Amino acid sequence: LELESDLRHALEQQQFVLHYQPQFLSDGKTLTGVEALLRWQHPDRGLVPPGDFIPALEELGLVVEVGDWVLGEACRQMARWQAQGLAVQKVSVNLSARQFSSGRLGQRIAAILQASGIAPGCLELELTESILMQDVGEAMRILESLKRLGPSIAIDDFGTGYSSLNYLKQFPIDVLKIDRSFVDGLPAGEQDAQIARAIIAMAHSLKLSVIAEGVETQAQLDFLREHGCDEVQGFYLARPMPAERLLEMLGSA
Ligand code: G
Ligand code: G
Ligand code: MN
Ligand code: NA
Repeated sequence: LELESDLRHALEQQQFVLHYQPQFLSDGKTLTGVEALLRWQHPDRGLVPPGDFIPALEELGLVVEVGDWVLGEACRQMARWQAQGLAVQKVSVNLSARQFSSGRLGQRIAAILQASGIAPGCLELELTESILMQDVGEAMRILESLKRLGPSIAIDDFGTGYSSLNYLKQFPIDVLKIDRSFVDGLPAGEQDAQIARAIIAMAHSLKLSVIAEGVETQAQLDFLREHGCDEVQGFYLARPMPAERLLEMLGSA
């Protein structure tokens, strides 16, 4: 398979790159952090989005190795930005199911954090509900070991899976990310509006912070701010971009 040999070479030839999408307080102005998003800079195909190759990485068993590279590169970039005086508080990294349940993930993350020199609290790990619900006992054990290292934990695509509220309460998590499918219909769509309000209220009653993703309009931003959503992320505010562009956009302090 051409894709397989291409992917095996991509790592050693350093064809993977991270783009970073800014996240803001719901004033839409104050930068809080960035989400690291993997792309493949392919010699012929150009910039390939993760949906086109992450499933293949999973199947080939390469997703753990690439995932470790993503974690390392995101932490190194965070250290660079901080050295450049950029006011980025945290970098958020998506974990795949295989990566989450790979042995010694905590030890590898501890080593990555230490090598980068960033404060562990500057790293956030994004997990989906389905990753956590596969084996709840195992997930609890892994989450607790990760939390002890210092990173915060966010539940990505929240509302699309089926996490039990009972587990949500027990898991040591910090942030719910409202899935963009619910942000789509805001503010006019009555169902989406009710779901978004319910997620915000539930997050706050569980003492969790809540961020909405996929914000594409001013009206969506207004709704989310008025209803107490803590943070926002989406094309209306900023698209994912290379690290250097973020530096240009924000300027150095
Ligand atoms: O950037 P884009 O919208 O194309 O991302 C599509 C999907 O790929 C999203 O669900 C996102 O969470 C996932 N993704 C992006 N980068 C990474 C990564 O580094 N690791 C994993 N496991 N998933 C990622
Ligand atoms: O599953 P996850 O939340 O990690 O997916 C993140 C992906 O969502 C990113 O790759 C990014 O390209 C995409 N994304 C970010 N903001 C928006 C947006 O406002 N609209 C849409 N349609 N996609 C977005
Ligand atoms: Mn994500
Ligand atoms: Na998401």
